Amino acid sequence: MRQANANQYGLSSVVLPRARPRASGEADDDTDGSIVVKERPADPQVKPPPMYKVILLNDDYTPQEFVVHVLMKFFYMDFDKAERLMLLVHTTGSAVIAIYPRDIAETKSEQVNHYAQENNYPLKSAVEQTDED
Ligand code: TYC
Repeated sequence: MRQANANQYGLSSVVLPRARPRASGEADDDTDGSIVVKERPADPQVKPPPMYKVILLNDDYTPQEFVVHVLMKFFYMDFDKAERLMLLVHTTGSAVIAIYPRDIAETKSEQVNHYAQENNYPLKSAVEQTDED
């Protein structure tokens, strides 16, 4: 008999179709060769993927205007938000500027760091996993 593991697909139940075509007049129930896997709770080990923080670091040399420009260019912030975040980093040393799945967080951080280097500024960002519950 065919086996199905609903949770391997992240589902709580699954119904497999009958293995052979239904003959005309044959009953439309699950005694006809279709397989019903009974409902059960989803596997609690199936968690959403972890998220990652992009952290911007302060330094003494990158101009404030350049940091605001970077936040608007790569994180689509409006001027007021970008300026507020820049000043938060400037006064506290660092701040979380965005949270994304891992690949996107790493790409954004690399874009910021490469762009700063191209412009000869020491501005740096880093990626850190968010705390899991
Ligand atoms: N501290 C910098 C200055 O006074 C400005 C700055 C802000 C630099 C935020 C980096 O992530 C940064 N020019």
